[in-house]
Amino acid sequence: MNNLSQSRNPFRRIKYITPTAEIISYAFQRSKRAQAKIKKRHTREEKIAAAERERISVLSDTMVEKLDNIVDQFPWINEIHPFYYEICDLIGNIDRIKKILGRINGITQQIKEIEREQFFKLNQTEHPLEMAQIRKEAEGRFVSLVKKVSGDIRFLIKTVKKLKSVPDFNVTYPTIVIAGAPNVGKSSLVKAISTGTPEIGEYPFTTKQIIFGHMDVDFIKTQIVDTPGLLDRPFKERNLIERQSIASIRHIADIIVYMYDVSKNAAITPREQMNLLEDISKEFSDIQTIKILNKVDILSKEQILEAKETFSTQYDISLKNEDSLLDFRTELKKQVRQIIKNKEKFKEFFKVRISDEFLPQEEIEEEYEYNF
Ligand SMILES: Nc1nc2c(ncn2[C@@H]2O[C@H](COP(=O)(O)OP(=O)(O)OP(=O)(O)O)[C@@H](O)[C@H]2O)c(=O)[nH]1
Ligand SMILES: [Mg+2]
Repeated sequence: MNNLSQSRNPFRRIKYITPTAEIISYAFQRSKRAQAKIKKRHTREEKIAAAERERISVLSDTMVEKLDNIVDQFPWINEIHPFYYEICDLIGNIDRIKKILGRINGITQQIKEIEREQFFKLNQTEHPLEMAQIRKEAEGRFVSLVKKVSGDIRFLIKTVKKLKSVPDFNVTYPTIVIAGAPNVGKSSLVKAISTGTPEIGEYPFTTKQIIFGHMDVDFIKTQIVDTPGLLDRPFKERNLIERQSIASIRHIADIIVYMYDVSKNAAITPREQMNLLEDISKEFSDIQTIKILNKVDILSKEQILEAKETFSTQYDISLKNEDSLLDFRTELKKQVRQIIKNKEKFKEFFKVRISDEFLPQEEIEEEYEYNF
């Protein structure tokens, strides 16, 4: 695996996990069609032995191949980026997944062992009926071995499905996380500032779907993601798993945009929204936060002024009015540039791709806006 593939959702590369019943039926189909290389000079018994041997061999090879394929498709768990590692642990329990992969490996070894034993038995007999019996015995033993991991495989199928639906973040790219109470306009903001159509993804322990888009800052794709059901109510009300889920955001967030809604449609009071921000700030104290006031189209001048004073919001926006986003967007880009310049993790990643002279300079920021 190269660095780049490690930086994306590593579970997306898992194409298909074959369920046990399918492994068994496919292996039998192939085994029944198996054609042994039989030579004319062979006796009848030798020909039958060769045919039975071939059937056992195809059956075990196919089962081993399918089981190996499950294990091979999994990324190396210890090399997964901390963000996806935590998510994987939340959704699937890393220890359990490791044990399952180990068990599947063990089963493939046992299948190979049984194959050797049955081959040995075949060599010991010259009776066709016994040969068929030995092959049937092999079939029974293989099937019961594969069935031992059917629960495990079902668990992997279910877990991988969830893991694949987590957005395909590039964890080495700058990421803006949109937070705020329910209904403040988080998803609408992601849609409004994204280039192109945002993707929809899922996240553990939220019932809502996450919107995930990109914004080009110069030549750098900056990710924007909202957080429904996560950063929208006090952390003390949450269980351990939900808290862990929130904490995993730390591994991707470079900027947090916190949205206020003081309109009559607000889901929680402005005060509660302020408390929530304090809560978030404690948890993510090292991550830069921009506070914005949304829905100004339905607010009076007084309400806007009051909100600004009370909550120190830096930008007033309305998602019903594109123009109101201009200053905020410019600030966002400025901050992304700063982060790219200063954060260690970006220095490493962009070193090869951008030499310093190409890194945006603050003085010529305006030019950059138009050049790229
Ligand atoms: N008038 C007005 N309505 C807005 C504005 N922004 C968002 N809305 C409306 O507010 C509602 C909620 O917007 P969403 O973008 O879904 O809010 P959200 O924060 O993603 O909501 P959850 O995902 O439920 O937490 C929608 O009906 C939007 O149309 C705005 O600037 N002005
Ligand atoms: Mg939403």
